[in-house]
Amino acid sequence: PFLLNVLENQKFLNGSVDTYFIDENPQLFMFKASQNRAQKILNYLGYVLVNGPATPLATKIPPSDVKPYIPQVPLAVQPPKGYKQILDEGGPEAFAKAVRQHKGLLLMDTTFRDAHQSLLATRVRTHDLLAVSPYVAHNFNNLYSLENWGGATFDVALRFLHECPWERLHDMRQLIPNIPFQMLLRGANAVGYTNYPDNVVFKFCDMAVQAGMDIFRVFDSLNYLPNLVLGMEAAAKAGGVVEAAISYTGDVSDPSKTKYDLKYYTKLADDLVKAGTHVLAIKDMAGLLKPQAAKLLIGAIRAAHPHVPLHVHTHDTSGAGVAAMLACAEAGADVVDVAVDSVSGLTSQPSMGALVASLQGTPLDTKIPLQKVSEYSAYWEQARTLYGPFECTATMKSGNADVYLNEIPGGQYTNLQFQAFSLGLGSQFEEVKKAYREANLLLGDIIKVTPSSKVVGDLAQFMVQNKLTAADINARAEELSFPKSVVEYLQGAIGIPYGGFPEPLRSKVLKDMPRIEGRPGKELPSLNFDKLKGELKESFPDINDEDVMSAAMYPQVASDFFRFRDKYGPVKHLDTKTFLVGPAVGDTIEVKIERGKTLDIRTVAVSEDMTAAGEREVFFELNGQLRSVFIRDEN
Ligand code: 3PY
Ligand code: ZN
Repeated sequence: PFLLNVLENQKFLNGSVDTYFIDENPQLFMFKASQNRAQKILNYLGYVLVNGPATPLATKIPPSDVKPYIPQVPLAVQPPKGYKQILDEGGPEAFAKAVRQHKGLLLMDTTFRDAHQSLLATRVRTHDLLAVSPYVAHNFNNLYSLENWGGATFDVALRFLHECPWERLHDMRQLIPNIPFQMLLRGANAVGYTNYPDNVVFKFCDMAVQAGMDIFRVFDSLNYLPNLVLGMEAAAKAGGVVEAAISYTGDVSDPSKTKYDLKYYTKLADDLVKAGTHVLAIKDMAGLLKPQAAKLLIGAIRAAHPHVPLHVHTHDTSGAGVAAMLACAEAGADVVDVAVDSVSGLTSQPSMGALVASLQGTPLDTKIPLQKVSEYSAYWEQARTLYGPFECTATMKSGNADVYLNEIPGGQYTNLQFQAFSLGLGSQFEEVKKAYREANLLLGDIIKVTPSSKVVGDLAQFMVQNKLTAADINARAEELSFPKSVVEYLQGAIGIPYGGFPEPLRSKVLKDMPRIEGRPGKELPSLNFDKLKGELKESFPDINDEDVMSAAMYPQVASDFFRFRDKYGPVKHLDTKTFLVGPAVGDTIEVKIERGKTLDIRTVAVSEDMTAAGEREVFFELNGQLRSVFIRDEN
């Protein structure tokens, strides 16, 4: 009600107001500050021209000059109906039933989330996602879902891409009205790395559904049931499809691996079905599910729960991903995850085209035309070259079956390799992988996925840096200064691992430090959103409720983003090369800031001289008019 502009206020217009009306409603005269988006964009371009990239680049590969060819869709034609319509009309139960009854294999496309999280450091921008969204809507309406949010995308969008993850979701929903959207929810950790108060997780899910999210893949990094159930309840209460996920580790086809055996997984499946999941997911985050194990695992769960849709996620790190997903499909999985060919393989998901082609003409035929996959892939093949600065293939040249030994999740595998290579020490990555395996065993052989995978990774790096063996860790645990994540894990900050904490290691490390009993979020006081909003408004008067939720997830990252946005405006509209490395002097770029509103910006010059205040003047032509901005030189 306070957003009313005085000239739109009926009481004001028809004169039925007394003299106190305006005094009592000062909001009527608070006009939104003129956004002046063009000026802000010039500030951004000027900043990059003077100071270099506004986001750290990770490789020496520059973004290409390519303008990706965008496959066209028919004008003024609605995309065909899809599972989104079944979901909207019948709700999650009807959706699950339709999925279960579907004859062929269904696919989830991870191209918009996990594929680039695994291969390109999660850096794919809204700009390039939206460009191909109409094509996806028009040609892939029979997907089970499009995974396009959650996991690391939330953090990275705010922190490195300087764009709002909520806007990304709204914008994609506009363009893709027919395919269910799926997100990865880290259970009680939501889209962060730590447990949040319960009311934050509930409100987060509610707002995600309002913004267009449909399916919540809920996991917990230790498969800790109380954390899983909390996330499931939050997704269900919000009206979303609950897809509870069992994170898979070990090897159920190897009788010598006894901790995570078939019984462990089928029991957890029973618990999650009992807790009311609409769909059950197997989340093979490291790509450890061999074809033979897939047959056993999916076969057993399918037999125990004939009515529950089964959805399998994997990573292709070893190269066996397509074979494993075919085995899952044959054993009774309803849906498997793939990424479009040009962003598939390695630590990403197995190839959509390979799976589609493999099943053509069989009873499991996906009915997705290979030609369409190929056009979609061609777009990403070009778009991917814009992200050279984050390309995992700068160091990763092939898959590696050593993942069966070290069990490192896809995204983390890429990160660790990258870090090791950037240190320039030839054998570093081999050492880190070996240490990762040892660290996992020291911690009791745990499920490893965000954030528990970070605990293991931190311990591994600690061991390599300090030249400590597993025996050293055990012998010197009382005196060593362990990474914070390891100590907090042992305190119980992210939950309780299956089989309990490792002893005597835990007691030696913690000594008399406090321990958290049970579900960590239970101890956390509720977050007061109104109070947080009030505090934020003092510095950022224009923030909305979605911004407040961003701040609840990532306080520092979010306020840095708000400050950036106030200064530099909607940089999401810039093409990726310009966003990353700026224009060259003499270049003209087009920036579409809204429908029918395009800025033509020519970069004219950067002054050689600096002002007394340490600023340089940068000259542009904005839609033919000379403009300049003063930018502090930080070099
Ligand atoms: C994430 O939590 O971001 C993951 O992708 C885990 O597999
Ligand atoms: Zn994954």
